[in-house]
Amino acid sequence: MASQPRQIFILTGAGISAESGLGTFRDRGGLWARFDPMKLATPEAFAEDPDTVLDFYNHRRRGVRKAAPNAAHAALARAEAALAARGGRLFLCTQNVDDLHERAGSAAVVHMHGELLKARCTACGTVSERRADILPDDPCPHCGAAALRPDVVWFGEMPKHLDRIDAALAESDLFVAIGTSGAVYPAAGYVREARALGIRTCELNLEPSDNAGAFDEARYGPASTIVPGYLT
Ligand code: BJW
Repeated sequence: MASQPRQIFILTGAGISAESGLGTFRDRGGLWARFDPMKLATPEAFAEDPDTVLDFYNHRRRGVRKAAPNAAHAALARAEAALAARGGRLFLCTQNVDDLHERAGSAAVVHMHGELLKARCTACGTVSERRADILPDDPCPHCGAAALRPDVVWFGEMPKHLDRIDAALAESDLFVAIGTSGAVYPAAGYVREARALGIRTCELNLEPSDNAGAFDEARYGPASTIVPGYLT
């Protein structure tokens, strides 16, 4: 990094977990290249065909449990601790629904698109830890209703923690987007919001994203190489 920022806002996407074996969405062979997101990742799809949607997420939940964090996740956890020791803060906002940042040692992770290893009851709203498959008749541990869904954010739903995210972005002096295509809003708009606030911006990605032209600087390559290189 050029100078020593004190408040870093990191936005991560599926690309940071790609080398851990978890598929991205929009790359060639990615999830949304093989499956129609409108049939799997919308509240309407779940209402229409809950079994198919639960199967899709159960399969991915098993994949997350088997995956391990890579060097990029580990570098972010180290950077968070090092910055805190200098009196600064690294705010880690992820679009990812996996738990690889937590398992790499990041202390505070904001999951704006929810978490695959949690379930939410559509009857009472209770969110519970859920490592096992969700089956259609499984009861909610709180109210007993057979109304569990993955606690992830589908298209047309409001992302989580937006107030905290906006506040952290406004306080930052560096914005870094890692492994995200810049295709999904509101996250895709953060680089322009940062620029408007006078915050320096950097993209770390395998290749230029849809938003590449909006960043002040960029480094391209696999996350496991470029993220540790950038942060040290
Ligand atoms: C590597 C690598 C390696 C690969 N190393 N890099 C304008 C404004 C606001 C909203 C909209 C708008 N226009 C349309 C909308 C609505 C919609 C939207 O954005 N649609 C677009 C398709 C246009 N947005 C929504 O519906 C959101 N809600 C919403 O807007 O609410 C209203 C609102 C209004 C105003 C303010 C605030 C809110 C909700 C979006 C929910 C997204 N859900 C998903 C599924 C989650 C559950 C699940 O996992 O199944 O979230 S879709 C999917 O995309 C997932 C991801 O988090 C998200 C982003 O994908 P990501 O992470 O960028 O992955 P990829 O695959 O796209 O990119 C990977 C990148 O990595 C690539 O660039 C590779 O090159 C790179 N890479 N290998 C480094 N080794």
